[in-house]
Amino acid sequence: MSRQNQTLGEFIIENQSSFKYTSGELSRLINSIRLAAKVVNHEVNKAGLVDIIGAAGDTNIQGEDQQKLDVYANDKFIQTLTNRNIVCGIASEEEDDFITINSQDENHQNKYVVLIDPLDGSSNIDVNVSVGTIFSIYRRVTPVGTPVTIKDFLQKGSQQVAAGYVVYGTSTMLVYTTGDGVNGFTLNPAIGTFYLSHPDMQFPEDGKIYSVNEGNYIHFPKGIKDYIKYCQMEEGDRPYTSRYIGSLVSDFHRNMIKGGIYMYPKSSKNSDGKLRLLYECNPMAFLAEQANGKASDGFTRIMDIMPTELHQRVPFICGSKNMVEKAEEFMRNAQ
Ligand code: AHM
Ligand code: MG
Repeated sequence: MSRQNQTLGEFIIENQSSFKYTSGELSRLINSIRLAAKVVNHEVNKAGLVDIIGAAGDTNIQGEDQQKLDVYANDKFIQTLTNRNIVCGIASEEEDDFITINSQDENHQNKYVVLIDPLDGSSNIDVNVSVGTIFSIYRRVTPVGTPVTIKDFLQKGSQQVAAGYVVYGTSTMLVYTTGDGVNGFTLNPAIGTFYLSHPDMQFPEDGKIYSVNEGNYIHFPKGIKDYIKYCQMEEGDRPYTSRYIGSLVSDFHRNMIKGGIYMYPKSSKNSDGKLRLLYECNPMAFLAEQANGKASDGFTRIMDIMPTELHQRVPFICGSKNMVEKAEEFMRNAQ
């Protein structure tokens, strides 16, 4: 079969054997994420109808309570993963603590934990700008047969077995990696099927786009300020183009296709930046590296950082390899 006609379901089955642990559990897990993504996509796409069919806190026509979309997305992903009995624990950006899942036989036999940002960039929903779901999957480190502990979630990004995102944009895409490159699937909404549309995605080594919230410039560290000035300088292929949607998944997705760098540095206001290591930075870093890009906090590889708490934040610089290395050089020189 031509790869272009391949559905996500077929792709998962075909690639299951290339994964080093071939129990099929990870495939079932990715299938569940695919299902939850379709449900959330349906809801996100009618967000503009909120004045017609009811806003959060209202009761809809069927007498059901309407939820805010980020709460809705959180519930859907957790429900889907829990009901199908394929993970032993879930941590979500929307929850204070991790959730322990008892397997049907109460024996905690499942091996994987999922960390998820169910609807990233949700402040963009009201203005019809793309949002996304980000997920990250690890094998548990505590023994199977016991309840999960915080140790299962506080693992370095380099231990991830899979990661990906769904972008609810002009079209809805699911992009993921299991450590063997990055593949992107586009949803055909008429029939509810994801098709392989972007096989083997790669960041160009160089790019001409920089994405950063320049409104915070005054608060940035010197290295970042210097790098931004470098991007704006007239020399060689510069000045670069500035593009910032304010929705990490969309900014990352565009930069991966066109070549670019995304930065959310620390600032004098937020000493660790804004983005969460476990729910946002590690999964994006895994995708970036699998697509020949790079992700750093300015000095250290993101996936080498040992997390100390679930909702930890880190400065994040990610994208085309040469651009990230240049930004790191400016950070070092400003020390
Ligand atoms: P969220 O998890 O509260 O949605 O915040 C994450 C989002 C990212 O998608 C985006 O890149 C960033 O926050 C934008 O922040 P800012 O508005 O400070 O530039
Ligand atoms: Mg987020």
